[in-house]
Amino acid sequence: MTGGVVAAVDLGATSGRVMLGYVDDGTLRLEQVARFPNGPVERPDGLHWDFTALYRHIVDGLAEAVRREPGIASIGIDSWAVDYGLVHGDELLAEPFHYRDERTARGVDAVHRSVPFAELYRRNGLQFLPFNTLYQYVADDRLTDAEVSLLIPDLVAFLLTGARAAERTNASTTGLVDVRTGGWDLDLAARLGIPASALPPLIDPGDAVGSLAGEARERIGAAIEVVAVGSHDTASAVVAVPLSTPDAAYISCGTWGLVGVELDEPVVSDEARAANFTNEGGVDGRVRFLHNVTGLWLLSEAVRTWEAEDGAAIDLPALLAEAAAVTGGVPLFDANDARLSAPGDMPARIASVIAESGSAVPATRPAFARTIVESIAQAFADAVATAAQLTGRDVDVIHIVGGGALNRLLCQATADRSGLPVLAGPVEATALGNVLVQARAHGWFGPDATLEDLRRAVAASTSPERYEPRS
Ligand code: LRH
Repeated sequence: MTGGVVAAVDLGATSGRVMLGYVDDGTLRLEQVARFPNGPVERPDGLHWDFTALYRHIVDGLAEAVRREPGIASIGIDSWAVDYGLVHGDELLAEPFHYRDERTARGVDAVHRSVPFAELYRRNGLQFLPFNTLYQYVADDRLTDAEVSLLIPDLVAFLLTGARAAERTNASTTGLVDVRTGGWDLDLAARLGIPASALPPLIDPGDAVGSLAGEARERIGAAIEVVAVGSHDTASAVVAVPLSTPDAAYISCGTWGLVGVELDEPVVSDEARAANFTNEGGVDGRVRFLHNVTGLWLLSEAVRTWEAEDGAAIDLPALLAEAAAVTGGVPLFDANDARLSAPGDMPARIASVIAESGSAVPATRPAFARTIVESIAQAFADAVATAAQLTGRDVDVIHIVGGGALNRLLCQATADRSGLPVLAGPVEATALGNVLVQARAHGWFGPDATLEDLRRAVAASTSPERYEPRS
């Protein structure tokens, strides 16, 4: 085995990072080069991402990465799913919308009028999320002005290299990829009035995208190659779950909690549809059979409101320690309640959901935080049980990866509420998965390395923390 260094651009809904990933004889190490904030920005026509700022941070971060490590072998890019930029010539036509923008509701009605959800599910295997790209396209007046539409990581790769492509794991979240063949469902696109020309050629994780060109090359300082990774952040995270048993479940926990199992074949049964389980495309043609649970968004939005009230930052670890010390029961609410998905005054909205159910609203911030964490953990436990039932698996352990693995209260509550041990970590699963797929493309794990080989490298390089269920 050999090794080297690659750069990973990892964009999350609340922050983005540029990391260096060192691979040496089957082990891995990450070094953070840049971290920058991200989040929804309110514009006159709705909720967007500040893509100009994001792209500037990415280029600056890559320039710094090259300064530190001139021998970088490649760059991989992953981000949250579903959102896109419309491109004409070299130009991005408009700032990309944020998936929490309410315009998607229009698209949902229009799509379901043409193609009922049951048929959609049979074709694309996706759970209903009001922001799946196909709903956004149908609500987008500018789609037909564009030559092509590129999902966020593909858009970044385009600006860096000039190449137009759609990486397959992320493309699967558009709703326009056939769950059986993995190709664009052009018949579905035509029925929805989505031009085939908007959908660029599909490529796979590990494929070369192109080399840094033009201004990006000048600013970053080298003609490094961009390699496609599991460009959907959840696909990269799942690559780096050190699955410890064949029946293990995973939770990729950040803003969202993506709860499920890895399969070789999709499950598009009526039961899976009714349970709103998705079959997203994984690396190496695996299927990410999972359910989106509204994860730490609930807590981070509540903290944001409290910070605005106080005019001061909140010490989250201290708040969680106080929340852990709360004795007596706290009320639970449905973490997936659709009324909790937009930004803004989360404590008030959660309070009204709790009050509606007839329970007393927690009176202190620690008790409120405890209610949020316990409600997320209950939704996690329920989703694991449903995944087990729908796939006939006897799930025996839950791996929690991503930022949520640092939340001890959440990990323990998930173990307690599921009755299963939880293995927490790695926290940086997404960046690790991004690095691993690049490293494999360079042959650093040998000629025919499988996902299992890559996961062995994660297991050899990280030490998950174990939480036993308490009765
Ligand atoms: C997590 C994630 C998730 C999608 C959502 C839009 O970051 O990519 O898998 O459903 O963002």
